[in-house]
Amino acid sequence: MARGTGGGVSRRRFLQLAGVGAGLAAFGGFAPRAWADHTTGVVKPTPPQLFFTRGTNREMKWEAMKNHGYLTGIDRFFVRNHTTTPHINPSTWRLRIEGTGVTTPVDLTLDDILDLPAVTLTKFIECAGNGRSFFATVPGRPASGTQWLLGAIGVAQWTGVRLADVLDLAGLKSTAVDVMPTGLDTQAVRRPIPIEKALDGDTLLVYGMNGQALPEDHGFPVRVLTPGWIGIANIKWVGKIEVSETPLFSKWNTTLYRFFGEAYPDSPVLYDQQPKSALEIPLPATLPAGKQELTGRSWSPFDRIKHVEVSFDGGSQWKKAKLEKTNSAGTWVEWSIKWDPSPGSYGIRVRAEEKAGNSQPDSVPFNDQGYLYWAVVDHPVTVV
Ligand SMILES: Nc1nc2c(c(=O)[nH]1)N[C@H]1C(S)=C(S)[C@@H](COP(=O)(O)O)O[C@H]1N2
Ligand SMILES: [Mo]
Repeated sequence: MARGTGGGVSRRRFLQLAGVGAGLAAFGGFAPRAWADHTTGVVKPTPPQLFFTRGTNREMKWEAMKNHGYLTGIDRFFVRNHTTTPHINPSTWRLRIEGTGVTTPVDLTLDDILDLPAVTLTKFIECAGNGRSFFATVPGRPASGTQWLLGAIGVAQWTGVRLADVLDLAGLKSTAVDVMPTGLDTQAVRRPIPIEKALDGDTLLVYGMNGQALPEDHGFPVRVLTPGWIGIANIKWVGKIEVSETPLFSKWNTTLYRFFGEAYPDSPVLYDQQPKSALEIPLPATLPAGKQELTGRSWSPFDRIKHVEVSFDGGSQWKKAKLEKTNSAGTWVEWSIKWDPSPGSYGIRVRAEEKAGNSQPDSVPFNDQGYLYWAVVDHPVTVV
């Protein structure tokens, strides 16, 4: 995407669209709002027709994507908060960049960041634990953590600046190996990003989401976007970035977000997502008998989706779904398939294959914390 244009929208125009006027002065009028949810600290409304409440988190209900358009609206984008959404005043907010990997530590204002060339990318953010609840059914062993179905994912249009451009303002050294953004939430959630990914042109610090200022629940004023990587790599509410010449550690890359368990003796650190699929109906669903069209979406972190197959009979016969045109790496493709069922009980299975041949498997090995469940899901449907 062209640099310096915010994807066809100038910085000034972006800020107008975002309803924040021309720059920081207008941001200064920002006043902390009352919590919309006093118990768990999610600011935006999360009504039950769009969300499941899971502790401090909100899972999108997949039926909310039906006929909704390509992007996930902010009103239905999932929220994964280790604690609560902090209120941040953008006029006093600073981004500190420091560590052995930079020559000149700096404290940047939001205007300093808005002055850098803008980049807009459409990408998904998905929690590493999305689909975790299915470990309880397929290997028959529940994994610890939030029992997500498949709704801990959303695709948005993100506007921001290259992380590489931000690091340059502090004099990035060629010897830097790790870049660790830290959130301003109470646990200071942080996780190092290896330098190659940090400097990738698609790795951004974003301040806009779907043409609006980044909402508080999604990281206002700025969050990291690491396309294709697990959700935790996309740190929200960034207040500090440590750049280091030696490897960095936090609990989010040591005791969490690795594969632990007998199938993984080396406990590898997790970075990449995997292809997955979801139907735009409740799970489980009750549907009427007769001719109908089922819709859904399949996604891949670094490839396009080659085809999506659907089985209505527990996996013996597979039919190809019809794919829509928009289909690029790090996003999803919308698809549809015709079905004409009689009353009864069904398990609908959807299997996506990436262009390069990687296909959703029938099962995945168990890991203790239940990350990256990307096996085919048996979606229970009762037809009446
Ligand atoms: N500071 C901070 N950043 C964070 C988190 C958090 O709790 N605190 N949660 C992470 C996780 S686990 C995920 S899946 C994504 C969720 O992003 P979202 O809430 O905008 O959907 O944010 C990541 N960034
Ligand atoms: Mo996550």
